[in-house]
Amino acid sequence: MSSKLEALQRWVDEVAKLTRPAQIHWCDGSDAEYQQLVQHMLKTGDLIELNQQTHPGCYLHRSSPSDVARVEHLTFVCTKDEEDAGPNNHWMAPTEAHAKMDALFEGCMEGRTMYVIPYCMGPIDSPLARCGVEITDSPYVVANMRTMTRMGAAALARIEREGSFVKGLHSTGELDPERRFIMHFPEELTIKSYGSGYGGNALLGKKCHALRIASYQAKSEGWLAEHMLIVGIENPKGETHYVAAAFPSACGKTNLAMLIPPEGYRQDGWKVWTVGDDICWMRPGADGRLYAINPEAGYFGVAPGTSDNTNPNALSTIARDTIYTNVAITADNQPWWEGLPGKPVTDWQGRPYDPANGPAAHPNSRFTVSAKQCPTWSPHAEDAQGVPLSAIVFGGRRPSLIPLVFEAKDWAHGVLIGAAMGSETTAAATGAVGVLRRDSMAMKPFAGYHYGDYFRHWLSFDKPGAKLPKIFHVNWFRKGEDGSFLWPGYGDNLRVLEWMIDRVEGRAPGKQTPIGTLPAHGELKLGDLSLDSATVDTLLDVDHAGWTAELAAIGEYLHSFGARMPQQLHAEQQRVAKALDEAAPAPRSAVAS
Ligand code: GTP
Ligand code: SPV
Ligand code: MN
Repeated sequence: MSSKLEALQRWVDEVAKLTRPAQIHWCDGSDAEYQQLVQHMLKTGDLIELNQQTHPGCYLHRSSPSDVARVEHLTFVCTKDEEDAGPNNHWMAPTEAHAKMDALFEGCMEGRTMYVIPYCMGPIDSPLARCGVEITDSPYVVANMRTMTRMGAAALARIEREGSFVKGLHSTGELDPERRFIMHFPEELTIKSYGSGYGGNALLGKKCHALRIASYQAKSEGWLAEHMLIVGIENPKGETHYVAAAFPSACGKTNLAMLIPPEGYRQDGWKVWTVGDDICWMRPGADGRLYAINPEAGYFGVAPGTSDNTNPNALSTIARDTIYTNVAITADNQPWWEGLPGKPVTDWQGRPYDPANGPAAHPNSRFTVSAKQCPTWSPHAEDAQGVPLSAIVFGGRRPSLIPLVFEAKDWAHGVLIGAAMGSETTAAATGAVGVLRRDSMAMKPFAGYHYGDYFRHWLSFDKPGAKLPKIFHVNWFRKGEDGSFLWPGYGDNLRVLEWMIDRVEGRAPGKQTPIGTLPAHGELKLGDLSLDSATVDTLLDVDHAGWTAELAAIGEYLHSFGARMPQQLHAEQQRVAKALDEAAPAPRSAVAS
């Protein structure tokens, strides 16, 4: 096959000349093609068949043990001017990066098949959607891209019609961490990734295109590409509010997107609709509201912790036609991970399970599955114009200080709250786990340009005629003195979403504090939850001294971005710091006298 789009055909020819594959396969996205790929991978051992009685169409992939997560220290944004990448990214000069990568790609596909994957991020007929072509030598990548994107003939037709596409070149190489780089050239709409076969490093439509390259494009085109889930909350009156939420990797997006309401809410008629679980592209509509699409077509979700208690929706979604990566297996060949009943016999590396080796499933083990298999898949998930947002939520893993929920005073304050986001690191990227770091808008690893310019772009949406969503911050991960979570989380998070919707509709007056609006006493419907009042007080407390220190740290953080940080955000930080100052409890001496 070939393409009638000259720019595409020329690029494919150039890549083939460089990488020297034995053959070239243009992916059409058909079922027959998928079945052939699966049969091929079963022969090579890239896939292992799971129990087809309990899990029809399900397979296991074991990645190289040194290739199990994103590698932020090996991920670069290569803009001509270093300053454009910002202190939030690793940078390399484009000429140097191209030379380095092309040397790695030279001859790397010898004797192998080169796959050409045309794909569309977003509903194929959506004006918000964007296309790309990934070239890879990994059939596992092809199989995953087929589920995660709209891959094949329809995407190719759109690319040929529009004439433009993001170029992504990938090879698993030798899977040597010393020869592994994920390079982005936003000015050239190009990605080059070598040496990893895993998730965000290799499925180039996902983090590389839909966040790093797309965020860069979005800045000049007036939209936003964000690391957010999109969920619809339908109340008993049948009204649906759409909410987008940014939580860092492995901090609860998939779970919130697939939330099952608590029993009482279900009886009252509440429903939750899943639109997206990881990435959100949004832009203002003619009516001034922000409209959002999910650019992805599938979920690449965290397996551990997924259970009938936490996320029964996900569990039924992945009961068939799913690729599992780095999970353990049971005696009867079913996929297994920590949090599921039953017990593992073989760990994620294929060894007999021995607790001395650590968890049976890798903490960043994943499932890849079509979004349509989710029982709560929204009937509006493929609306070409997207869904209108009522609220934007930021949140992270904060064991202390940050209340369960609070609301920004206005858009600019909301942007500050997003910029100030912090979270403990997780297994989704290599490196230490549980270290608190700033992760503005959950985009620290994904913003394709300078954070100062990025915050300025966010602020620019507040203009005459705009009907922007309200902005909130949540923290499901507050811990008590014994180290256990204070808030039950999961389905009960709907109680917090209900309060947000009440705020949006003007039904909850809330309690004004220097850091924003919190639920007033009794506004959070805690129903039959067995939370004692001391716990609720802790969850909704604004610790004055702690917040004063936090605001100072936020101020320092903003300054670390130098002159490109918009003055408006500094002013916003100063406004909140001053409000805290003015609300300070009376000094001791005054009380004593
Ligand atoms: P990425 O796919 O890496 O972007 O992650 P994600 O943000 O989609 O996270 P996910 O929903 O997969 O959750 C990650 C981990 O957090 C899982 O182990 C969940 O069980 C856990 N988790 C999710 N929601 C909650 C919650 O409300 N409370 C608590 N305590 N844990 C949660
Ligand atoms: C994340 O790390 O945020 C993920 C998984 O969603 S990956 O696709 O590897 O980026
Ligand atoms: Mn993610």
